[in-house]
Amino acid sequence: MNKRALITGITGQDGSYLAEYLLKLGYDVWGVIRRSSNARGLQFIETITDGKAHLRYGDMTDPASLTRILKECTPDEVYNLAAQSHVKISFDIPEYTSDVNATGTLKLLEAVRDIVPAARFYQASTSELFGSSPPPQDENSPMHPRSPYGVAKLSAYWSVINMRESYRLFACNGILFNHESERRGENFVTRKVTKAAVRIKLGKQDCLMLGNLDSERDWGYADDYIKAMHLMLQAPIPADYVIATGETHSIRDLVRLAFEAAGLSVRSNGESGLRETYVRGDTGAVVVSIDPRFYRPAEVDKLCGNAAKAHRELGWRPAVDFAHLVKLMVAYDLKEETER
Ligand code: NAP
Ligand code: F7E
Repeated sequence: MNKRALITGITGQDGSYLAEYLLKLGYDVWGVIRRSSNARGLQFIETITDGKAHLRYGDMTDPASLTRILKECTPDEVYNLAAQSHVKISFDIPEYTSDVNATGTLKLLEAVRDIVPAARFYQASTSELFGSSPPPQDENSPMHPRSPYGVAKLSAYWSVINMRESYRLFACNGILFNHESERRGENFVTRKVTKAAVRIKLGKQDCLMLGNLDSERDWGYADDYIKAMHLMLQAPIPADYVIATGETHSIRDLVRLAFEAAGLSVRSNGESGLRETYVRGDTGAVVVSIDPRFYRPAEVDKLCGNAAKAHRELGWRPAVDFAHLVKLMVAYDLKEETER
């Protein structure tokens, strides 16, 4: 019989890649959707899975719905990807973020323990756990989150470890560093920049407003990272793994590369902070400026992951580097914006 996988967050970026991948591997794929699910995400998951995924209504804040779905699906593997995943927004809705990301994960783990204790459990943990911990970060680095999102995910991280140690659940934390794609939500910085670069090139937008350009991230490709999630659940023993490229870039690098890939050369005015702008090399028009509304009350300055344990124990390696990733995203946005 085919293996069964249940994915929470199936309508999100990672959920869509994971569902596609598991279907290709011959899994019977089940997913949790919501009444309020983004219509585009929902339609997208129906299309890419060719209607083959079993979609059920549920919510991380509604334990009865999770119980019902687990009883019907009886999964071999559970991938908990559902989350209020936007760090800046978590400062505006901290309690809700905690309800979904921390308590929601605990509710799902408890339901798994009661209904399918032999199922293998993947938790979408994050480099935001490290927060202000100095780079490079690995599984042994101190954790010091800098947002309500990071704090809630740290609680979920420990719930997973506690379930493993208390009840021998096969439960793993994938501590994934930032990963992006053509399917990335438009309010995350990579997609916001690639889309704007293309729209400015096409004359559909004048200027891009950004927040802190100083922060640095270790950006990988989502389609590479979901393979690591699957590998963790095939390992002989459950453990926690950092998944990262080991290459770090600033938001400034991202801006420069994305505009270049869109066919526009831009240069900074040399200022920093709120006065920094970028102008087009050809016309001198301002195409990037700073809006303090996009700054966060606390920032994670620099993330750079060391994924040696995943290389060694899972045989996982990323295929797409940062420059390639930006080109893929710009090419996709160019096609989408030209056809629109
Ligand atoms: P995403 O695109 O924002 O997707 C989030 C998913 O969670 C959506 O399917 C959303 O469904 C679902 N969701 C939100 N609240 C829910 C609730 N109350 N009940 C049920 N489902 C809910 O996120 P992503 O980038 O794919 O990330 C996947 C997971 O990995 C998240 O847990 C994120 O925190 C974590 N993570 C992401 C990264 C990254 O760089 N992408 C790095 C590390 C960890 P709707 O369509 O119904 O809203
Ligand atoms: O910000 C800066 C911002 O929102 C990256 C989530 O998937 O990865 C993601 O969290 C950086 C930050 O991602 C804007 O201040 C500047 O320093 O794209 P982001 P994130 O906060 O790193 C982690 C690993 C997750 O787990 C999360 O779920 O870019 N930045 N200007 C901006 N960021 C945004 N969004 N918008 C701006 O205008």
